[in-house]
Amino acid sequence: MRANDGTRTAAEVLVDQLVIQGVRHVFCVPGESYLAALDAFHDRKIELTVCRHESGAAIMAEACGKATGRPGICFVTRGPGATNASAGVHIARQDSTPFILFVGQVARDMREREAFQELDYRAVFGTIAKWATEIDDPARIPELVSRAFYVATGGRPGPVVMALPEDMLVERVAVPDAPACEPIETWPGASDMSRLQKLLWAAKRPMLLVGGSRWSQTACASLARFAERFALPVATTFRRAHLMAADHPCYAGDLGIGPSPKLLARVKAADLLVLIGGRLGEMPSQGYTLLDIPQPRQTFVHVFPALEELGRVYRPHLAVNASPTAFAASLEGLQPPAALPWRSETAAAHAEFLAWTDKATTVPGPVNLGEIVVALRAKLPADAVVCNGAGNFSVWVHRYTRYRTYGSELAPISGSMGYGVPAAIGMKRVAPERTVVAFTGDGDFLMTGQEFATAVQYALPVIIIVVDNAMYGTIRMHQERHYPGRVVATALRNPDFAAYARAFGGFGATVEKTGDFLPAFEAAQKSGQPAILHVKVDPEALTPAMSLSAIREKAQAGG
Ligand SMILES: Cc1ncc(C[n+]2csc(CCOP(=O)(O)OP(=O)(O)O)c2C)c(N)n1
Repeated sequence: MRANDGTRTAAEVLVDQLVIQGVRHVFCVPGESYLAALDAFHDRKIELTVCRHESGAAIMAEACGKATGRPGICFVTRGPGATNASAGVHIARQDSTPFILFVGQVARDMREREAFQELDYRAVFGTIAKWATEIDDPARIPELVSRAFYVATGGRPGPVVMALPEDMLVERVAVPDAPACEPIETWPGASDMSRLQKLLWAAKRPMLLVGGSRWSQTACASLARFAERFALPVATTFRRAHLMAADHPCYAGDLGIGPSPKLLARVKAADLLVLIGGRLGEMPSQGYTLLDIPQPRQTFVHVFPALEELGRVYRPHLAVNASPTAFAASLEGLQPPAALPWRSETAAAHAEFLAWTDKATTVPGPVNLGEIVVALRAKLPADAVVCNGAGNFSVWVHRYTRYRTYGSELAPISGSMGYGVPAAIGMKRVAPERTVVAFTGDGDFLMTGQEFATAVQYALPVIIIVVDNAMYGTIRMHQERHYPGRVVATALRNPDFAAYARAFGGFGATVEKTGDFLPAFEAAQKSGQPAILHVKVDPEALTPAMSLSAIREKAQAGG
């Protein structure tokens, strides 16, 4: 119960601060170290989602941060709760997602004794989080929480970790609240835009590369208009395909794992590359082989919302420290040249993208995952959210899904397995009106599959497609390439995933032929329950391009 003497507990001040910042959802696993904060949620209009593992809770919050641009909020207990949640902190770091993790802490008078589950959060999270701190003084909660929101959302967004000593949370204080913060926009200068205009006017084969965070529906619409006015080809970086609608006539495809060779050739042949929002890290740069380091051969423009990334790997001809949202708005002011000599190349790039993603390649076995993704894309509404974790199965998902709206793709740029299930559940919780689907591998699924219980508990009808090839297929692929025929620690003996779904109180079905997929999907939708579709694929179908045996034989032949 709240007092009416003008004082509040530190925990109440904290939760009030979250309300003021516009937080509507919090994901947690409870712990005795932050009971007072849990209690403070009791009387406030914030929906709590209680999860089964802190990695699930943290990923749900991270996915919400990724989808909304506002910090995803997660509460976990000290020690093991915090280390379990570290998966989400690392994802938020690599994926540039605003995310705040609140962690219980031992009482202030016990610190430094290695009390029960005590950790030094500044040290543990110091190199993963953008900021890791501990709140000692309840009177400073409004200031420090306000700062956490600025840090998480500003510049290159990322994770903040805040430890909350147990005794501090129950201390009473009389402090004014801090107002809500808005992410700080960094705008390109007028000279940046006029230099960009000149570079575009001088170019013969320009291309836009788009990635990173700090986008919005409005910013994506501005980008699409700009691409159209200038007839510029646009490629997206690894797992950021949702930034440009696949059916836009300028869309050239995504630079992920196993990208279209024609797209790679186009990037290499461009004379002007404008990278907006992304870092062109190891995955989209194809192991840092796509551009020369440090000086790309192409005229290289890098637009990024933080100074520390500009010039870090690639030396830009023009570096623009601007948030994608502000930069996209500024693009409206640029004028295209009268002739757009590259127009036909842009049309060709889009045609190549369509051809690359039109029909699934042939693979061994009665189930073709590519055909399943192609069938599903025709069925899903444009704003459906397609989530996935990490594994070879995701290569088919990214190649054949045609993401059409901002926020329709939730996938770990960090390559973290176990992402798809909690991401889908978190998203369905905050946007129940949207269709939410998750593709997972069999290995991938069981890293966080217990969160299916959370979907059942909150009646969230997500549809999870478990692609079962009875192995950690990606690692087997690398094994066969580097140590052909020597299989170590990559085989999996799996449960019946459909029965697993039913045991949790959801819908489950097994798919053993491509043609059985859509009826099973429709039955899952009709059930109105959280669902798992257990899709059994042939282990030989290891990649869209090559079978397991072909990969092994090639390696054995020395190639
Ligand atoms: C948390 C985490 N652990 C380990 C890895 C390394 N890893 C990448 S893919 C992969 C195997 C994925 O197996 P599965 O989910 O069955 O999908 P498949 O590759 O067979 O399609 C592993 C172990 C990772 N990326 N993330």
